[in-house]
Amino acid sequence: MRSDRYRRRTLTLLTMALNLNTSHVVGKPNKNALKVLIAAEYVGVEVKCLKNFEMGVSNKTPEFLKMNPLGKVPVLETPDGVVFESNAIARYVNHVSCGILFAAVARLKTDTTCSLFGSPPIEYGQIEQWIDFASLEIDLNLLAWLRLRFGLDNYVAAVEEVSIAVLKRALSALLLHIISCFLMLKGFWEMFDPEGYSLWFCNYKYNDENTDSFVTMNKVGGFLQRMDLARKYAFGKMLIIGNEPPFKVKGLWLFRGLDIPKFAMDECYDMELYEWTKVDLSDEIQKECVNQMIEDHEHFEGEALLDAKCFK
Ligand SMILES: N[C@@H](CCC(=O)N[C@@H](CS)C(=O)NCC(=O)O)C(=O)O
Repeated sequence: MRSDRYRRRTLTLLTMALNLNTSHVVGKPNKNALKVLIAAEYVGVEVKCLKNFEMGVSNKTPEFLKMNPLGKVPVLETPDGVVFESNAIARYVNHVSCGILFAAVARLKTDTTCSLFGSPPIEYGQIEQWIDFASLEIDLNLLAWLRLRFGLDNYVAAVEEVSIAVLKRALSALLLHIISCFLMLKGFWEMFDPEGYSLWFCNYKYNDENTDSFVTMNKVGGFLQRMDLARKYAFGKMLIIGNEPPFKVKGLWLFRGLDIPKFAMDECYDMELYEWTKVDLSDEIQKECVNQMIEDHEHFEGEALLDAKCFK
């Protein structure tokens, strides 16, 4: 079952273009982005460089820093999440394409587990990304600093200054990331401001039509892409529920303001395909349902999850 879920995810990723945030040097994507593009070309995954990316501007926005707290490029956006660190992105892209084959083989072998590539591709990519971050941003600079202090390298004040500055930048970015994970999971109700924000459940009206897992996942992926216009006003989590068709699609959305923003209703046609119910904050059962939707469990309301997608 697990390998099946894995296969479906990789299939979705293989058929969609993935967006790469990158700077350009003399009109060409920078060298780190080129590594990604070359790997992608080799393995047949479509990666597109985002137009209008402006170095020094686009990578300083709060939206960008949510994707990479360090504010560096390249950063790959996928329907399942984001990967930064160019080598990690290149390995992720390769993993997506190998995954299909591997999952098929694993399925033939056991039908229950996918031993080496057991987790979804995005988890693999993000683990790789943090390994590279630790090696390149933390370990390397810490070592450079310590070598000067231990007398292993000739002491040069300017080199020490740079190592410390880069290390501080990396540690601050890591701290930012840890704090935002912590706030998202643990402190949600303490942080939630019921006067400035509202929470909504959404329920897909035509679940009977969700007979194909791949089409259903694409439908939800498309919805999140079309909600891009509400990036500053919303946080959302969508669940695709069930082991077999028809799959149920449910979601939880946090909107700025006490109502669903009108422009989202007007401009994103998917909105009317869902039934929207405001979460009643005095109802503990509804609050528990919110908790279940925020946390990443394998099951929801007693049924297996086919996929979960976040919009932030
Ligand atoms: N190890 C990172 C390095 C990324 C990196 O240094 N990117 C440069 C552009 S090539 C950048 O974004 N610099 C902007 C900054 O340092 O603020 C990777 O391979 O992705």
